[in-house]
Amino acid sequence: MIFDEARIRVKAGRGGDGCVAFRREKGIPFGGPAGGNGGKGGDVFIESSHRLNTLVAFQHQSHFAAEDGQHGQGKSKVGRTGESVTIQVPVGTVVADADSGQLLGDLIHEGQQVCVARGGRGGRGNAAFTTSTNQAPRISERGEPGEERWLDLELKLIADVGLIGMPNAGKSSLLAAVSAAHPKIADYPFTTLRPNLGVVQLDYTTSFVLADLPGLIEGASRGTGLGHQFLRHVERTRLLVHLIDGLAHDPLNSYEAINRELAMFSKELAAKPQIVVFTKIDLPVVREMWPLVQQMLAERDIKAYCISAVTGEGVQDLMWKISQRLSEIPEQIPAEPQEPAPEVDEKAFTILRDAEDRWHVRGIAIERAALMTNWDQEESLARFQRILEAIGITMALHEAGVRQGDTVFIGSFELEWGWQEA
Ligand SMILES: Nc1nc2c(ncn2[C@@H]2O[C@H](COP(=O)(O)OP(=O)(O)OP(=O)(O)O)[C@@H](O)[C@H]2O)c(=O)[nH]1
Ligand SMILES: [Mg+2]
Repeated sequence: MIFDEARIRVKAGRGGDGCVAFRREKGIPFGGPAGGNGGKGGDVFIESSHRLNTLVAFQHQSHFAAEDGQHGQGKSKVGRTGESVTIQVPVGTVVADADSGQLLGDLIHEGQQVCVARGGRGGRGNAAFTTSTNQAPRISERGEPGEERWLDLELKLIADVGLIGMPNAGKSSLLAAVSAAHPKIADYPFTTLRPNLGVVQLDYTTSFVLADLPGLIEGASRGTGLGHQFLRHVERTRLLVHLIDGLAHDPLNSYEAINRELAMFSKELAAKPQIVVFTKIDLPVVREMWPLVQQMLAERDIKAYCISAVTGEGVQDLMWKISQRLSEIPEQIPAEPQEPAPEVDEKAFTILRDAEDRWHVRGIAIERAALMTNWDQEESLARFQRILEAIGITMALHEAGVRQGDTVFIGSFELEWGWQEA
């Protein structure tokens, strides 16, 4: 099971309905309109927190809904705003719309928030419809539905440095030697199944986060082995430490194979700065090999280091070298959330006639107006009719040949044409 990905459903609250009411006071037989507006529906937010480190909780709960706004009341009382819901995710979570793929948030700092579903507006009460010509409107709006959508959450590690290399190269051993992390270490490939993080504290003011990753092999970029699904984590590190197994049969070849996989996975990955390290230098056969390996790398203009995670040889020097290189590389900047696709003209609409001679009108503004209309109020029907006219739908339907008594769908609302003249 993969715990660093989750798909969830979020639903914001519906706006409360507006209210039709009139003031009733002693001695005043017909008071003015006093129907309050509905309250706004609650929003859904996603917030990053250091207290979490996986998305596993979403295996159990994947649906989240904010509270609806309350309906408006008499005496011009506005309905209460619905409670918002804040969903906590680990720092490092990337949030995207599941259908469009639009990036909504890249939460790389503690307490970062992104609104993922906006609550609906409250409907207006009749007090809001008072005009000089209509002092006693019997009209109110229904609340607007809240936004709802599917989201893809993806947890990407936030480490400054990523340890990469073939299986068995000694990545976990190095992490264990320099941090308080306890990764599993064993003499067989693919011991590490999931990335491990450790903090390397060099002195009071110098520290960085090191990630130990599952081993990469030839074909990793095409999905062979385990490394592939973790390569995208590496995309977020600022520096790669490339470990070459001291016991490798052909160290240069394995070094180049890993680089080829990185390049095939992504250009950015291949362009990341690397520090090259030869491991297990405590073993005599490895020490024998080292001058040759060092020379071959030097011929390619690569300065390599050698270490032993067992004896600690070269390890502190390497950590300081890493820290120095990090100070030269700018801090990671979170990806900018993408703007939604350029807003289409809300008043635009389409008219379709189906095989049964029924008419289908689609459009953002008109469908929203339909959802907010109280069909049992005559004045609301009249207002809806005016909206149809103002947007140009009435004219367009007539031109298309609509006849009295035809069925017209506005979104999912079914109307009988001519109802407004009845
Ligand atoms: N002698 C010696 N053995 C080492 C050293 N570093 C690691 N090893 C051994 O090499 C084997 C593999 O070490 P790991 O740290 O698990 O290697 P890894 O790169 O994390 O391997 P995967 O998780 O499978 O990719 C283990 O048996 C370690 O004990 C070292 O510096 N010297
Ligand atoms: Mg390991």
